[in-house]
Amino acid sequence: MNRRLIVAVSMVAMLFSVAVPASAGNVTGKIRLDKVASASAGTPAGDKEHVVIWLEGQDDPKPPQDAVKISQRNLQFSPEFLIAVKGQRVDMPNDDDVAHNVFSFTGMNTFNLGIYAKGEYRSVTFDKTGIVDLFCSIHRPMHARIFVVPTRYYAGALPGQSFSINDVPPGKYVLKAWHERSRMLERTVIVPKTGVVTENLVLEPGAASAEAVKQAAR
Ligand SMILES: [Cu+2]
Repeated sequence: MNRRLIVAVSMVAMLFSVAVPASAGNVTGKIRLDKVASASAGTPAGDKEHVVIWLEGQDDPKPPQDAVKISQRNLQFSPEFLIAVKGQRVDMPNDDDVAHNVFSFTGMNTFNLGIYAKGEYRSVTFDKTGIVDLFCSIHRPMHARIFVVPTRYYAGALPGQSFSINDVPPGKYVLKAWHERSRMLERTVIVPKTGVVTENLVLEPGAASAEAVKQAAR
């Protein structure tokens, strides 16, 4: 290939990489709890109020290449609640002055990273959706939760807040919303080629987290 041809080919390749996706819409809305009791006092990890919203479509989009991070700092996990996409790498650096041993015996996403010191990190990639409760075998109060969603089209929010899932390819999806003490919410959503579709979500008392895990896993 001569030089001019190489330049032409790479320019065409650049055009294509910029042009994708051709169209995409946003899904947004407000989250409200209806008659759902407050989290009991002293619940560890402060992880009892998070709402996770995601869109299940025909195709499983590739997980993000960038890793998400949950570190160990001041004898706590930080953050204490994290959303990761199935197949996305979760880095777990030790940013503390002491060693930790992170593990989980939750559901199908079990692992044990062993003891590692300050400045070291280990990673986990979850290939099952649902809830992963994280603990440290050395420091029993340490607890964090990772919610593994099946798609990159997700959002996290607290009750009373708004959520927004952006740049979603147009089409028909099932919107699902999970909250620790609410019934799983499921609703069909049509994502437009451009613009915003508004879906306000009212969560009602219901499912225990075990049921939610079962529902979220597929
Ligand atoms: Cu520890």
